[in-house]
Amino acid sequence: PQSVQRADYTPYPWRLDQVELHVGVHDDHTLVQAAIDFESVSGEPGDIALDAVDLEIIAIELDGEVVAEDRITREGERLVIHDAPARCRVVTKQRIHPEANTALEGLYGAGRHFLTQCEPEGFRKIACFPDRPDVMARYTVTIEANRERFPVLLSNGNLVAEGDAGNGRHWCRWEDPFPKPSYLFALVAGDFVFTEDHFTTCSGREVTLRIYVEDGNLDRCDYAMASLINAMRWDEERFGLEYDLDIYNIVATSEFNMGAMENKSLNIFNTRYVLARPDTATDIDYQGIEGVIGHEYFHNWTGNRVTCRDWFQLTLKEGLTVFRDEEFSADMQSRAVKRIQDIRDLRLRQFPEDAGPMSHPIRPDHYVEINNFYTATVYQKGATVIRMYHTLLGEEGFQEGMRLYFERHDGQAVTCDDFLAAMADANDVDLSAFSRWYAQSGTPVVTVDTTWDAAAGTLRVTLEQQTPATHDQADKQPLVIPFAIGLLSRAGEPLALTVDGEAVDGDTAVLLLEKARQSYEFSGLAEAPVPSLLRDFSAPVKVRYDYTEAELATLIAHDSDHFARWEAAQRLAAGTILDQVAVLAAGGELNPPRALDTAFAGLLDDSDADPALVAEALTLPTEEGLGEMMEGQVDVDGIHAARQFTRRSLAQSLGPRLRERYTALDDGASYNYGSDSIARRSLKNVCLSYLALTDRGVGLVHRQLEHCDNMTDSLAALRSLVIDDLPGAPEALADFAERWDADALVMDKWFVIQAIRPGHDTVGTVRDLMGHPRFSLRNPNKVRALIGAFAMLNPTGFHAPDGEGYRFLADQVIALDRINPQVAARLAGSFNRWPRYDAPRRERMKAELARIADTDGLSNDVYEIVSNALD
Ligand code: BAL
Ligand code: ZN
Repeated sequence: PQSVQRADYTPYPWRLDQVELHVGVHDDHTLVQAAIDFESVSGEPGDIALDAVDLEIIAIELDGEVVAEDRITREGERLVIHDAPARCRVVTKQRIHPEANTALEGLYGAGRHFLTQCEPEGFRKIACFPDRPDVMARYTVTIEANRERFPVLLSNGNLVAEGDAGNGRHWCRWEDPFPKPSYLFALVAGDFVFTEDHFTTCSGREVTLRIYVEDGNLDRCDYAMASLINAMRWDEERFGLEYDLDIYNIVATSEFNMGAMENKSLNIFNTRYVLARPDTATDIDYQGIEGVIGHEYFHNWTGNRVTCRDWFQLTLKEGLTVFRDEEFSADMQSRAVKRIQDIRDLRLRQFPEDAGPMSHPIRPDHYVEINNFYTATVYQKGATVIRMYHTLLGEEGFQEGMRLYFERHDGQAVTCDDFLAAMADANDVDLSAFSRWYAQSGTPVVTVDTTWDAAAGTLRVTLEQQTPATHDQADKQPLVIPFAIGLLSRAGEPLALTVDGEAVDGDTAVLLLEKARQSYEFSGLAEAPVPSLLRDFSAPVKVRYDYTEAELATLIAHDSDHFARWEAAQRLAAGTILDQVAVLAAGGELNPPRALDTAFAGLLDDSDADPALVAEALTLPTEEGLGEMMEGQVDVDGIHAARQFTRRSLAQSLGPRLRERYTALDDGASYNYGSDSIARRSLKNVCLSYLALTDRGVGLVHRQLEHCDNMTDSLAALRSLVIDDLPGAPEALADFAERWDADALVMDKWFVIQAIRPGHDTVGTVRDLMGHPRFSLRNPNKVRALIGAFAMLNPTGFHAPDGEGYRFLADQVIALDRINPQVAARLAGSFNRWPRYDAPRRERMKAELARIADTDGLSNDVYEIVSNALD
């Protein structure tokens, strides 16, 4: 397969004005007629190149005449009409088979319904079209289908006409007044019910909001609707951005490759990010709904009104929109907890990506299959880069930049450089050095060195940055790194800061590290302070600093920066566990984790602290996270043993405190979804996860499982039973399945819990569960729940020494590639970190990668992942 290069971009030589689509849906095929008005940009006649994939082309007409065969070339995915006049109308008629489309890209059948996913390149599977984001047009769409089977017919924009088509069929016509690229096109034909609400925009526009779901799910839409209204209000208040149409539709489907899609005025959502009821959805599910509903809504400006020139610019809309949804959730809920969750997610998913064979800058330079670049790097690291603009320019400066960006580019398809230029020009600053964040991949390491001068009362802080070479780039340059730092006294008091002679407002200084190495002098200090580093995770970097346990204890107990406080607890916990891994490897005796014990006791005693933050701090780093932190080879089984030992030791020594807090938090109040309640539940369930490891705690777990009124508590209890192999786990799993058998989203949780149970034998359970009636390889949610969770969240299971986990995954990648290449490619990425393991595991993983690579008819999606991994 050919790789596409960012440097090869050329503008499309035609302008499009109007597109008229007629889509006739039938049981065993769909007929699509596309009428497109072309105008040559140069004013000269020329060839019209169109994208066309899996289309049975019935006719091509140019200005009303059938185009002769010899004026058309069709090669691979490209169709060219030669010598077209400078202004012309092209009409194509094609037959497609959504009912047989298992890749869930283009128009596809999902259960009883038909719906679309066009980003990034799905439209070319619907009609011959210049399927690229810089070609925009106004769409009028007529859908015709059987009335009884498909009572709901939707597309973008406004419903302008509808009628009876005879023979039990009906039609609807939708018109979208906004020019848009084809990736934002959407169509739905299905049997849905809807819930409706309204929002009045700041200028008085009345917007009708509808959420379409399958019958029986209307009682699970309230939170999604409330989140949508909150998002619309928030975007007006924080960004001054108002909605621009009279209607906003959301359709929920259980068969979707992604989380959701921001099609203009017709979002299509994975049910996972819409449906929630306290007894079926956890607090984390609710948070996910708020975030994704916000994300898709925010795309209306950052993505739809201003879109990407080409797919290399994906972070232009995704990084920015993730930043916006993170800020929305932070403003709605606990900002501190949201930041910690986002940072943990970035480090768990993006740092390994940067260190692996798919490393790429947030603006990649080449790809084989663009679907493989909807990554944590483009999204989450991209959002962190946007956050750095915000840190450097402040909220006002950032919003000035946003205003200029929209003033210049509303209605256009632009580049990351255009965004940077708007930020720079609006603030009259030079951001040319900052632009390297778009071009350079890899995770910089900032090494911090401090020198205390007692006589002068100064602390010299030296920051040195170095970005290790990555798979895609050998040479790295220094980046512009805003490095936030605070100082605490030994007793934990925040200290006033004077940096290089200048007093700083507040207790945090943002040092600007632009060179490979820079020093800063903090003065006016009475004692050697404790540095609080990279506050609020001010840049996507790793920090090296040799903290003493006493310093970490001070930060854990007192740091006013929530991230830094949590980070200190994580550092202490990770250091403790990794030390134990080394002891185990050397055949030594494990020691109780005394410093961690004292620090955690302090956290549990801190009744003033937000329980949600305490919960985060008491949560040990995951086995995957610890593996990434390990120097040298990842010791899968050593990490598991050391972490389990640490959990058990903490559970024993902190037992009375854990029980006391658990009991106080388990107040019997009925479920409500408010920040305080979420926080209480999160700490209660962290306490339970430790207590489950004590003799008396197992009873508590069963009691909670039996008596709770919500999925958060129920799942926490079930998880403890299964993960720690506690008495009653099989029965509890069976009861759960019996109760929730008909509920697809809840059954996903049931699959996940079993897939992540640690142990070399879990692969057998997972193989068995593939035969469960509720499992289907065709449903991406099921694949992610069972196979994805096993491969990504179960190190001892996936990396079982006999290689069964690897063989299983390779089998599934090969089988799934014939059904859904996008999802297969995601699974294949689980082999990416093979060089980090011992020789037998490495060889086994490589053999499985080679087996996948040798499979006939491999998709570009999977080919790109495995060939990079083997390279
Ligand atoms: N644009 C693809 C789905 C999302 O990022 O919203
Ligand atoms: Zn997005």
